[in-house]
Amino acid sequence: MQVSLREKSPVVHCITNQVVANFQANGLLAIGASPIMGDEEEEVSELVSISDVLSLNIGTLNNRTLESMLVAGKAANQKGIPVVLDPVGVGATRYRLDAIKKLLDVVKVDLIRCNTGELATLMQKDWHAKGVDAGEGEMDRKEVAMALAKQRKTLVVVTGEVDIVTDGNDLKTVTNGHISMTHVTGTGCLLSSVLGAHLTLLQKDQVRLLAEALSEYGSAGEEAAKVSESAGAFARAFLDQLSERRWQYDF
Ligand code: ATP
Ligand code: TZP
Ligand code: MG
Ligand code: MG
Repeated sequence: MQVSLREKSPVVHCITNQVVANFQANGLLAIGASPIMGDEEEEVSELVSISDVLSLNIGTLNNRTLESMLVAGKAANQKGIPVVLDPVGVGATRYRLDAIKKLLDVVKVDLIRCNTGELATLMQKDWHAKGVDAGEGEMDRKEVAMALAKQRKTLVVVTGEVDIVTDGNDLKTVTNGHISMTHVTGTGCLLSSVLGAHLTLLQKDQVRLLAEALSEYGSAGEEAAKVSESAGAFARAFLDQLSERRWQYDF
């Protein structure tokens, strides 16, 4: 069986941060998905009703958007569509950590996509986080990612030089990617919603599906870096790469 993101063209409802909203929408369009951003509490349930996946990102969270995420998350659970959570900078403040705990308690999340520092915070490991960036520390990323997946009964993707995807039992690693991806903001946030879009394609084999999507995304970064490693030109070449790929898989 062949599955194609461009053919499915899922509607992706994003409640995301003010930094990356435009990049995230353009990146989703580039892979053939149909993004819609909206965080007003009064309309999020209606937005979920017309969407195929909900993508939550706490990058510039406030009390108003947190309420909207809780309402949207519950509506998505009721409808039975996948929910992705990107805990941006969860180690930076108490506010973010409390918000993530609340979101994970109230909403059934299908995928947590984070960097290594965010994983460490979620699992109470000793780590020197650096704002929204991964930071430094010593930890067995694979073991901790599997423990989080088991604890929250969710898929977990942890990115970095090597990406990890696990459902708590099965685990795959992906080595594609380029350091330039960390020099422009939003490649992680966009990736979270790109993976969310992929979850609309298949109910089973999702670890393999996400590994293939990660490999494709990372190799888009590698090819873009051949055009330029300067931030502006790289970001543009990266979007071009996303739009030139098929996002089609054999299962
Ligand atoms: P951060 O906040 O630390 O920038 P993030 O949430 O933006 O994290 P990243 O871990 O940077 O997310 O992942 C975004 C993309 O960049 C992924 O496709 C990942 O594979 C790639 N990537 C991250 N770090 C590297 C690296 N050192 N070498 C190659 N690719 C990388
Ligand atoms: N500050 C709050 S959200 C954000 C910044 C810089 C964007 C983070 O994007 P990413 O994809 O995690 O690098
Ligand atoms: Mg980043
Ligand atoms: Mg991030």
